[in-house]
Amino acid sequence: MRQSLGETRSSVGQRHALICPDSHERTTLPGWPGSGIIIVIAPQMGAKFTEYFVDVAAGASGQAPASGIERFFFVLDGAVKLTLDGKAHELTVEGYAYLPANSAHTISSANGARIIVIERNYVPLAGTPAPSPVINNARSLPVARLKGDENLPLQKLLPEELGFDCEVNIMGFTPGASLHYVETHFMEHGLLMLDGGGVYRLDNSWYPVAAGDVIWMGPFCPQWFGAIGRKNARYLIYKNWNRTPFES
Ligand code: UGY
Ligand code: MN
Repeated sequence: MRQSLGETRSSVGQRHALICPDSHERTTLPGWPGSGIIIVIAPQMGAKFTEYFVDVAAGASGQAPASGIERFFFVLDGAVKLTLDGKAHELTVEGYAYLPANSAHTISSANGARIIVIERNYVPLAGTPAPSPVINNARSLPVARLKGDENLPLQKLLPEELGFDCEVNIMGFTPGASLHYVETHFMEHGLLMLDGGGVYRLDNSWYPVAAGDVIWMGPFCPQWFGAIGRKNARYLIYKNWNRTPFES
């Protein structure tokens, strides 16, 4: 391993954080016996959700989160088996699932896999039924365009129903494309760069970012991205959604 001179692109601030692979700290969690965990976004930062990588060990299995917590996961490498309501589902790369709060399930892998998991306390909406589980693969989803821009492909991984208190999207950028303006909104984001890279503006700082980087954007963090390089940039992005600022 290269000797560290105390440098990293990772940066943790009051209202945003960039966590790069070179500063990952591996840990374990009781719900994931035998697997390696890297928690990259957590309430200790100021976030209202948790995002973490799981290196699911071959033959290992993970349990559902505590009561009241919803879970989304996305397969980055390898394959996992999701067992839900007595049925087994095989999820390969870019396969994903949304498990509503209180749905007992297990996630296992015969040969090992890397997944990213997002969890938070589900916020119900009075008079609206809680969402059903979603199991799919992003590679089979339709591609829309953000604000009609040909250079900004967008895939929505969760249904647009009021029962969902969050959305998870994959946003794409052709080389040189960028968000149309600097966004400021009360909703938070958890972002994982999947491909390519570029420059991310967070508050009043501009960061070079590349595949594997994770960003937490807190409420009202000014945010903008411009893609640089010869191939498309893509990121997986979580946002709290469908609830007022009082409920979120
Ligand atoms: O949906 C969003 O708020 C998204 N456009 N934000 C972002 O990419 N930083
Ligand atoms: Mn945004």
